[in-house]
Amino acid sequence: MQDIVFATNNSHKLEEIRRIVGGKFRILSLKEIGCEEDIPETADTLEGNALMKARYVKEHYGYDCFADDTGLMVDALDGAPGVYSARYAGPGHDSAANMALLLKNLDGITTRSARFVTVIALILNGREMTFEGRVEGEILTEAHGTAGFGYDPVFKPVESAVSFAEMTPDAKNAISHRGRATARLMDYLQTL
Ligand code: ITT
Repeated sequence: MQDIVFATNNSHKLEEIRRIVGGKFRILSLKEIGCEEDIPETADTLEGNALMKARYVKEHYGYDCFADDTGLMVDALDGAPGVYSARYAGPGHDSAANMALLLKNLDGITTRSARFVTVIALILNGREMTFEGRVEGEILTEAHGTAGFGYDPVFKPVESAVSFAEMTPDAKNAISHRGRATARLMDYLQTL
């Protein structure tokens, strides 16, 4: 089995990807390769940030790896929080505060269409590639469900009657931004 590092500090993402990839590759975490520091994410695009994270791991630790950057784009907010989704309500990764601010900024707004976009950057055998996945949906007026992470309680995909946080992990992965980007990554890895 081939080892590949997933360059993320988000344990929920790691869990989701491991479930999707199954037994075909062994996905190593940053902790498992001894990388405990915060990896810079200062680009202004999802692709730029995903590449920045993957290049950091390759340069500092020597591993082939992939990294994802994800954003929630809300039409009524001109695409915000977008690439700044993790720190929408300020520094840190406080999902409750981020969701509260999002609901406040959409208060009274009826156009609630939005999409999650994930870009995965892969560095493998001296080559860099990116894979994108997206899911269209809407921002609910209040949080529903407790599964998943991040903005999941307030996002309802168009294909579903319930929010991501009301779905099983497999049901979310089947239609999610990360599930779709990972499927493309896996298609590529199978061709090697
Ligand atoms: P890494 O950079 O270490 O991978 P992160 O949590 O900072 O982890 P992102 O910058 O990609 O990851 O995430 C942007 C924000 O979007 C962050 O607040 C996440 O909680 C949220 N997010 C990412 N994927 C999500 C998903 O599948 N469902 C709901 N929210 C998600």
